[in-house]
Amino acid sequence: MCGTCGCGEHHHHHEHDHEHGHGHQHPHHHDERIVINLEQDILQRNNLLAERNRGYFEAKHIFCLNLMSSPGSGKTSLLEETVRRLKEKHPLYVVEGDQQTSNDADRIAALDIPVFQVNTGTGCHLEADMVNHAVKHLAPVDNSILFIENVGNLVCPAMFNLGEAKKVVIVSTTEGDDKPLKYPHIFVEADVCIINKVDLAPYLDTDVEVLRKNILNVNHHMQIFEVSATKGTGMEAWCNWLTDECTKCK
Ligand SMILES: Nc1nc2c(ncn2[C@@H]2O[C@H](COP(=O)(O)OP(=O)(O)OP(=O)(O)O)[C@@H](O)[C@H]2O)c(=O)[nH]1
Ligand SMILES: [Mg+2]
Repeated sequence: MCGTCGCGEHHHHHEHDHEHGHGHQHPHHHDERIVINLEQDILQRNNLLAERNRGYFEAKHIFCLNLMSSPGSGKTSLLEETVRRLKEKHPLYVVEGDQQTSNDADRIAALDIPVFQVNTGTGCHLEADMVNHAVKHLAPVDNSILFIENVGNLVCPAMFNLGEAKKVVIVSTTEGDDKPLKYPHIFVEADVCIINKVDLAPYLDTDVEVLRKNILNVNHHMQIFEVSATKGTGMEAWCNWLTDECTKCK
């Protein structure tokens, strides 16, 4: 898991062993096995908690979505515009994940819906127990929609189930058209992909058709929406999809 980005404790442990010169005969083989076992334990424990969250959401007909993307792709902007359009139709709740600050939670709170901020510190993704804690505070009503904005990161959030009904990956036109090929895991895991900032496409070298093709090459089941969260383009189709899916989970 996060040995890849340095936030896992075992990563620190790994370096520690080397600094002190332990196990230099077979360091890599041995350490890798420890890391893999630890990864499996952590992911397994997370999956268990994620299933408990999922059971709670299903029992209460709460439609839960996990929004993942690189920093700055527009997760909060998409949420703001979605909340504006849907808050009269559905009870909405938001869990905001960030390493630091409550900036995003403040943006959502300004729209007068319940929001809970989780600060992960050095952690680069949300885990199921953090969502469990947040949900206890939010106490969402039956038949509501719960959006979880994950920490901005295109790698680690893909590995941690939160109990969500749908995983949504957002990729913006400013990131270029090759991200699905370079970071395939998150695109494989996701059910829906939002291509955001389409308003900027005319000014960029990014080819939205190539981006689409790359997304579908990695995950041919992907449901794709092209939107501009700030200009409103494509927001109606996305909100209609949310309403339809929400009805299905009742
Ligand atoms: N032109 C344009 N700008 C956008 C669009 N969506 C978001 N932005 C801008 O992109 C910047 C980042 O948007 P955020 O919504 O904060 O992105 P985020 O994914 O929530 O960022 P983190 O939470 O830090 O990962 C802001 O300046 C937004 O105004 C869009 O559709 N078009
Ligand atoms: Mg944000």
